[in-house]
Amino acid sequence: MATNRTFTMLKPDSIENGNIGNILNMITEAGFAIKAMKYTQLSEEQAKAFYEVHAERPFYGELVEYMTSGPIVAAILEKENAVSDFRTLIGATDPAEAAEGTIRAKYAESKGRNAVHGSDSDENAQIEGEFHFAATELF
Ligand code: DAT
Ligand code: MG
Repeated sequence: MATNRTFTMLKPDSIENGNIGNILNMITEAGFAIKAMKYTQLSEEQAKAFYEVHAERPFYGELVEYMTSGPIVAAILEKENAVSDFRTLIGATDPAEAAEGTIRAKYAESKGRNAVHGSDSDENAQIEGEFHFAATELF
């Protein structure tokens, strides 16, 4: 995967709150092209593996439980400076600190139920994209 791609998940709160369309609209309006997308639910094993880097953090158990609590939308997005521009579009982890107009400022409920995931580096974007999608699912 090239450096102009990032990986996102619309988290269970976004689906529960009926925000799939609104959030995808913000993403495409910001100039991101959807290269791959699926509506799915993470198993406990998948969520633990995906968030392995946070295994020692006190919120890890809560995070895994939450991310497996309902369906998500996973997608690979493409745009120049995708990783950095997408982090700007989603805003800070804690919606109370997220800049006005960002996805998390608009739609996140809390630091845990924070609407969307965005990769934090080109390397992780590639790893996370490959975690969820086969090469044949990328267009
Ligand atoms: P981000 O998703 O902004 O990259 P992160 O990688 O530090 O944030 O954490 C991953 C996810 O873990 C985050 O989206 C929500 C959850 N999380 C982080 N810090 C938390 C906390 N203090 N309490 C509860 N959940 C937290
Ligand atoms: Mg992160």
